Amino acid sequence: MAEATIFANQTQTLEPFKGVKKVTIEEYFSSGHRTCQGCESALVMKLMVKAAGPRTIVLGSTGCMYVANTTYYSTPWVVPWMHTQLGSSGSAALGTAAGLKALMKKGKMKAEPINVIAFCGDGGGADMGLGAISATLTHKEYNSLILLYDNESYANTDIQLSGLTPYGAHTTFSPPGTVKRIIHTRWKKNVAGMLAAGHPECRYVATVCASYAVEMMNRVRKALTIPGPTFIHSLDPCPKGWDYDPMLSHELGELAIETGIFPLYEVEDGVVKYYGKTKAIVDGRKRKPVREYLLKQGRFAHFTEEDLAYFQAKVDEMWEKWEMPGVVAFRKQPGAVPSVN
Ligand SMILES: Cc1ncc(C[n+]2csc(CCOP(=O)(O)OP(=O)(O)O)c2C)c(N)n1
Ligand code: SF4
Repeated sequence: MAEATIFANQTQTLEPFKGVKKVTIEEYFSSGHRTCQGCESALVMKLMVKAAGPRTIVLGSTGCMYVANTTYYSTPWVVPWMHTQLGSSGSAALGTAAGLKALMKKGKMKAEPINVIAFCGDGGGADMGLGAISATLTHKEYNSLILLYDNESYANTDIQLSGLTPYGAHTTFSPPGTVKRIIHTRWKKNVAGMLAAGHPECRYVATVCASYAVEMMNRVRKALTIPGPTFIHSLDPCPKGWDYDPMLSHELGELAIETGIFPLYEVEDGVVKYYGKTKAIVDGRKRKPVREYLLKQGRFAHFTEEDLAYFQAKVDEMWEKWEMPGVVAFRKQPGAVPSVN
């Protein structure tokens, strides 16, 4: 019994892919879905489960990656898959991990490490499902990964504002007007930083972008190898919601990183490590101007020079004034010394 309990706590051993030629050829998210041409979130699903391998259960919150990926009697998922409600990715991950553990402990199924991945969109993950994700990240005895695929809108219900929609974007809830040009005036929520900072039992939080496919898959593999709950935030260009030619999806992902708007980092056991092009920026490479990213997208077509300057200033502030760029927004009070008593 004790042996089975220990085994049920184990994770799979998933070595990083050393280059694109070493990536496995098998697909566990195949043809048959109905996502838009150039949908990066569909690519994230494909890479996520390719990285995880066949002994994986995927749980999907309502959203594009549920609705467009499932038609009655057909599905592109090759691994076991289940739909969960829009705000329930955290609860589904925890419940499934706990259920598997209980069944293995009772000897009702073979004791072996099985990956549990719950995905959610930014609406389901960073708005309504945030409480359940937070709760799951406090339960260190259950192994699961929550992957938030962020297309910066409630894309499935025709592009509304979410807590992760960028400042000023044109959505169905924030159409630019003639009197008031910028309707959406809130800055994007820092969800990965917030979850990493606030959950000491969660040993791994990372940000990824599928424009860097091998790096992205290796973060998924690492997350699944680390025991306990883990969290990944993926930025996914969406041709429909962002209003651009689908052939630009990859380029926009790269530009989000190169402009410094979406830094790539991982927090493992409390240590922050930047990687990829973000590391180069942290080490001194110049960031590209945000206008190169914004002006390729119709959702920012109403931006004036003043709006572009505001956006640039906010990104500069993150890089120049934050305790850790992209991660921790706190600043030290000048002259303040922390008490040691
Ligand atoms: C509680 C609840 N409210 C509203 C809906 C309607 N609804 C279905 S999908 C969706 C959008 C989800 O957005 P997001 O989580 O960002 O995923 P995306 O569609 O962008 O992939 C909404 C609002 C719902 N299914 N459940
Ligand atoms: S609306 Fe966006 S996220 Fe949804 S399927 Fe189309 S491209 Fe993908």
